[in-house]
Amino acid sequence: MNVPIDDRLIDAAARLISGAKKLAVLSGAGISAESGVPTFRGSDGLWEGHRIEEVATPHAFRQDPALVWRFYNQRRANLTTIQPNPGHHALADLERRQFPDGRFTLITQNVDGLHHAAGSERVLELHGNLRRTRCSRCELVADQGLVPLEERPICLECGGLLRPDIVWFGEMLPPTIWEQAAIATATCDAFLVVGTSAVVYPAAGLISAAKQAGAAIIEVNLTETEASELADIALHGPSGEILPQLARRLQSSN
Ligand code: BV8
Ligand code: ZN
Repeated sequence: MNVPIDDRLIDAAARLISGAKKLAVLSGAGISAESGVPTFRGSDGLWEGHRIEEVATPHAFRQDPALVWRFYNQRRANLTTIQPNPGHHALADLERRQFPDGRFTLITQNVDGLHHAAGSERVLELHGNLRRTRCSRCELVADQGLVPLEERPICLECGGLLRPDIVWFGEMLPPTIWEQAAIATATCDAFLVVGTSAVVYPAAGLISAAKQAGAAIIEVNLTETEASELADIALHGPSGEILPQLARRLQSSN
């Protein structure tokens, strides 16, 4: 049982957020952990004995596309039985009730689509989405839902080999999405960091960018992270418990 989070810290975080005109959120794998999605470094970063950093790369896909598709098909299949948790819903509430009219931006490193499923609208998926494929020849992007794909799925347009529409290690992030994330970070007054170990760049760099832009930094995580020294307030505990408490405190202070 987690130690209940100190109420005064929740109050202080709620005050910082309620005083903000614009809120930006950076989420990582930790926000989906309570939905049953394994985190990256929690499962000591391994999948079937492979380091994730070795499977989620263009080199691995060139070498053995079937292995990489097994990795992604397994994660796609997992998602068919997974729902957003109260942490995802609390962020969707925050956007709807506290920060309507585009004053809220949710920047996620996650590829599980759970923020959309919870009703969040302004979501920037920095690293892509497990539902989508992209043709490695004609670049056609398609939403495949979560149906199982063959180990070498072929583009219906050009016959090229389809790849997951995911940003792999060593690949650039989608420029327009990155641009929007950088703008939201530079113009927010409060920046909420949820469930990320803050070791993957350039996403993790957004936290110091928000700090430099003068935003108040609030971190929600089970533990200390690389970003904790930048946080004005660190709330330690499960995001599925803390975020709903925070959202309730903000609603009651309205
Ligand atoms: C690029 C898609 C260049 C894949 C992902 C050496 C030093 C620094 C950087 C580098 C380096 N060597 C290489 C790099 C760059 C590299 C990088 O940062 N590597 C890291 C590992 C060191 N970055 C890249 O390669 C990026 N591209 O740099 O391109 C370039 C530039 C120009 C032109 C061409 C090329 C691309 C990075 C994107 C990689 N793709 N995802 C897939 O998903 O299959 S990243 C992957 O890690 C996921 O997206 C994941 O979201 C992300 C980050 O991990 P986290 O989300 O933080 O998850 P993690 O498990 O680490 O942490 C979970 C946290 O939650 C923990 O803190 C835990 O305490 C907490 N938690 C757990 N449960 C809960 C909780 N908190 C609250 N409540 C809970 N219940
Ligand atoms: Zn094609």
